[in-house]
Amino acid sequence: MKALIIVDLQNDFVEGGALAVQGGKELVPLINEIQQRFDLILATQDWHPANHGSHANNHPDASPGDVVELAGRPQILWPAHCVQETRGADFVPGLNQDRWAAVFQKGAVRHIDSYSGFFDNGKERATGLGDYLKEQGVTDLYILGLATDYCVKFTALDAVELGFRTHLVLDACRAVNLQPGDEREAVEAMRQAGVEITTSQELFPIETIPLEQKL
Ligand code: VGL
Ligand code: ZN
Repeated sequence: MKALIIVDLQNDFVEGGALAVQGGKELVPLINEIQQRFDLILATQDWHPANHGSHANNHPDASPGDVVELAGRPQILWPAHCVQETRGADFVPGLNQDRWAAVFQKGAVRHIDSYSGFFDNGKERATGLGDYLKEQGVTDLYILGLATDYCVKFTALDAVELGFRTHLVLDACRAVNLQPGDEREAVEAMRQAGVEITTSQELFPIETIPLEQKL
């Protein structure tokens, strides 16, 4: 049994958002095509309270990109993003949500960030995604979305650790690239951990490749 996980396809992570990832918006039609190849589709949603400790504005004299200590762990500070019940936290318009079985939210606890869709960064709490997938009999996970070097990466690494055959759909992901090369390093880390790096092409039988992919 295979399942698709769409990671953090939210307004704040695409063009015009608070933590915009270049090329994020253009993924929407591709991801909608890919969804048609799956019977079980889940999404993750970054879901921070306004006072979240990963937001630079909640630390006096700090700026985005600084690293601070948050409850004993190093934490990169980000511009305030994906604040609960705001437009920035909503899924990108046009993304088909009709067949999603569930949405798993993360990052709601002020003192700890949560890049992975499975656990917070300290593995203090599980989101429920892992148990859900096991209950559904899922063996193969296909992961895509935003951002390759943060939430996609840590979701994929945890998926491998939980024993899922894990596939990264690389052309349906985009990276933050705080440093040039972060995307390449993230993909290499996933590969080394046992993630199979694949592309959307391999998910489509040849005759159903969407026209825009052929051109
Ligand atoms: C993410 C930074 C902060 C992500 C979420 O979705 O990759 N990155 N929060
Ligand atoms: Zn976040």
